[in-house]
Amino acid sequence: MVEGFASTSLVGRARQKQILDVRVHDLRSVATDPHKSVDDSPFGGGAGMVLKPEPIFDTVEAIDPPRPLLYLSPAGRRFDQGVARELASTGGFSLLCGRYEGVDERVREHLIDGELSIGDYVLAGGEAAAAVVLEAVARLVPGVLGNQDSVVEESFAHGLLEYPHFTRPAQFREWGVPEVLLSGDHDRVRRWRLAQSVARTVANRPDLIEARGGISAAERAAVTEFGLQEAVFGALGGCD
Ligand code: JCQ
Repeated sequence: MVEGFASTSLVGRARQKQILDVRVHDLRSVATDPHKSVDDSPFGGGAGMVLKPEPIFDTVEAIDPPRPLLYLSPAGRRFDQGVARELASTGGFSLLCGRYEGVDERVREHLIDGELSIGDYVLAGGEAAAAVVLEAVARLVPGVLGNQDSVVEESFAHGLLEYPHFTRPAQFREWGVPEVLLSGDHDRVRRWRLAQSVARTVANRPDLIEARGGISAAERAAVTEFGLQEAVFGALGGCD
């Protein structure tokens, strides 16, 4: 699953161009028993299986992977754009995918350097999470994106979500495009986009508004100019 992902699309092209060095290792390939077991039942009883320490230690010691070695699990530090930037500017890093109920605790204590979560839900294994981390980091590495796709981080740079985008045709079925975008008034377009970003962030991610320390005077003015005060200040529950 991870090799397939890493051979495709953005990450696959960057590997072919030798901009990225991505290596995938299968824990089962070092398992010695006929069934190539990598898991066993938990000491103390209970449901599910635990990843055994030997195949993980043997794999890591055989390949001496780039550090930090980060374990993907729902119990990790939250992966976000800031963590992606950090990882993109380190010399390299490695990801360990858990599955079943997770890894034997001695792997956590004596082998891994950190633990990352891509969100508050439980996957069957860390592979899809590794794909998420790989792509988010890869696109920040210089040369990975083509000239066409610039590094878009607006949503996170200003602490606001992206504004709505429209392209041709100006009329699609019964739906038009906001007239301001066709007006040619670039400063008014900028203020409309700002007001839309603020309204969208208030509606969908009020935690981001809190984290950036509220809404500025210029943002407030833009919200009012485009009649979004109800959406923005109504929903904020009277905070300034
Ligand atoms: C990663 N957010 C969710 C790894 C244990 C107990 O279930 C486990 C699941 C995994 C797979 O990773 C995730 C995940 N970030 O589910 C260990």
